[in-house]
This record gives sequence, structure tokens and C-alpha cells, in this order.
Amino acid sequence: MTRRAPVQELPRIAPDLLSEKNRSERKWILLEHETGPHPEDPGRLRAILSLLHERYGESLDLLAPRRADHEDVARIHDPAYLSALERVCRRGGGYLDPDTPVSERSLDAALHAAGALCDGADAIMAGKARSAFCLVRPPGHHAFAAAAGGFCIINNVAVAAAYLRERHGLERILIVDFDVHHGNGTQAIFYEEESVFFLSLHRFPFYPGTGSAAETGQGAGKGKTLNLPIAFGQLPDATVETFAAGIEKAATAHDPEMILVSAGFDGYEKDPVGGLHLEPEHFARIARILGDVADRHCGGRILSTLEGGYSLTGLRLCVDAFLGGLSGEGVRRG
Ligand code: OKP
Ligand code: ZN
Repeated sequence: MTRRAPVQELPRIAPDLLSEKNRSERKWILLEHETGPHPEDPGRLRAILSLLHERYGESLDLLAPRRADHEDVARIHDPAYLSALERVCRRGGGYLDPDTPVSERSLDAALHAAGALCDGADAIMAGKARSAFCLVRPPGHHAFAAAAGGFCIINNVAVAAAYLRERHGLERILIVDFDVHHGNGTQAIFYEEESVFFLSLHRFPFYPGTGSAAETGQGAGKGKTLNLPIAFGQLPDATVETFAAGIEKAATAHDPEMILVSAGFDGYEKDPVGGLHLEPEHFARIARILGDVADRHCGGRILSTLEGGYSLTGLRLCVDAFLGGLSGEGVRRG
């Protein structure tokens, strides 16, 4: 296994810089999706940012996200859904589903989250970095073309996959989702697509209910969806092995040009929303497995984005372990 890029080469597209609009107000756009007490709250990004500052200090390479264009999100989302979203936010907010409240600024935050992934995609395609981690919220993997759900408004990883296909001509993308919840929105969006392989590792049965091994794609997308449902009692070592075998199978079948990762850290043992007995070391191993596959198939190109993870302590530990694993820490040589 070759050593991967040093941590300094891993840009983190994060909300530390300001959107043009709020520059004078010194606001962090992705923190403005504020809906009162909710597990998916701005404190999550603050916790990760503080960890990154402690860990990387001056060498931290944080970039401000752009706002995704209408065109970028409209590749995935229904125009009527997008205008309905705009209306709800403009009138001050509301509930998109029982789990998904929005505030006035939520759509703008969600568009910047999706924009961060487009920026990350551009950075990787320009050869500025092999790998980027997008530190964003709200998450995206439960969002469908025409429906929000499970804390998600815009499907960030789907927007990035469509962007890479349309703007950078990629023909084979592998999306790997290790959030503890099944990425039902992402699966549905690409269910009949040949060019996007979707792999999801998740607790099952669990929210949102889908993600059985029998769901494997349809039409041109037959065989391009791979679900790895994990029973709650399964030991984490076996879960990591299932993941390793699954990703090997997916990469061999699809030979991706880039790997997009829906990185959710709610499989952490003490996560208040999820939980699948995973500890930081398991996220490090998942990262090394991803890095190894990416090295062999696509020049190490990995675009990761934050999905879930609701223990602030857990997020700090698990994101730290994941980024360390991605950059080659702990890789034995020879
Ligand atoms: C978002 B992400 C029953 C419980 C719903 C929603 C969990 C959303 C998780 N209404 N729980 O995948 O981390
Ligand atoms: Zn989740």
C-alpha cells in the first residue's frame, strides 16, 4: 500500500469563510440553518472545526464554499420542489417532514453545502488535491428529487455526482455511504442509472426502512446498487470486513473514476441518533480501505462529505480518525 497525500494536501471545504452576501455580518453560512433544539444543529460543525484547528493549526487548509447554482441543483431536484422550498424559507420556515424543520436561511445554507461539493469536485479535477473533505450541513442523503426528509434538504452527494458527469465528463462514479442510516434518497436518484454505482453500509432494520440486500438497481442501473445491511448486534470488526468486501466488489464491477463518500459518523457506539458499535479506529480503517481502493482505481481521488454524526465528542474523535486514515496515517509499508 502506498502512502497517501499528507494531511496538508487534503482541503476541507468548510464554512469558515463567508458567503459574499454575509461578508459584512461575519456569519458562517452553513451555521445559519438553525431550527431550535435538534440533533442536527450548528454545534456539530463547530465541534469538528475546533478539532481541526487543534489538530492541524496553521496548516489547516479550509476553503469557503460557493453557493450551488440553480442549474447544479436542478440536475437532481425537481424545479417545483425547489420553488416550494424557497417559499417555505421565505415565509420564515416550517417543517418539510416531521424530522426536517427549516428556517429562513436553511435553503441558502443547503445550497452552499451542495456548492462545497462542487468546489471539492473542481479542486480534485484540477489536480489541486487528490482528496477533499466537505465539512457541511445540512446533510443530504435522505433527500429525494422532489422531497426532503431525515434532516436533509438538498442531496449534496447527488448534486456533486451529476456535476462531475456534466461539467467534468466523468462516466463512472462510485458513491459510498457509510452513514448508519440507509442513503435512500441517493439510492432512489440513481436507481436506474448505469454511470453511478451506489453502495450503502447501514444498520438494518432501521430508519428509513429501506436498504435491504435485495435492492440492487433497476433497468440500466441493475447491479449498480449494493446494500450492505448490518444487524445491530454485529461486531464492528465484522462490519468493517463486510465494508471492505463490498467496496472491492463495487470497484471491480464499476472501475470508478472518482469515489464520492457520504461520510456519516452516527455508527459511533455512543451516537444519540444511530449507533452501530463503531469506534474511531473503525472509521480510520474504513478510510484506509477507501484510500487503498481509490489508489488502485482512480488515482486516489476521493470526495467526502459529512452526513450524520450527532455526538459532538464522537464527531471530533471519528472525523479525526477518518481524516487521519484518508491521509495515510497508520499505513504499514513494506
Ligand atoms: C439523518 B442522517 C423516526 C426517527 C427519525 C431521523 C434520522 C435522520 C438521520 N421519525 N430519525 O442519516 O444522519
Ligand atoms: Zn445518519
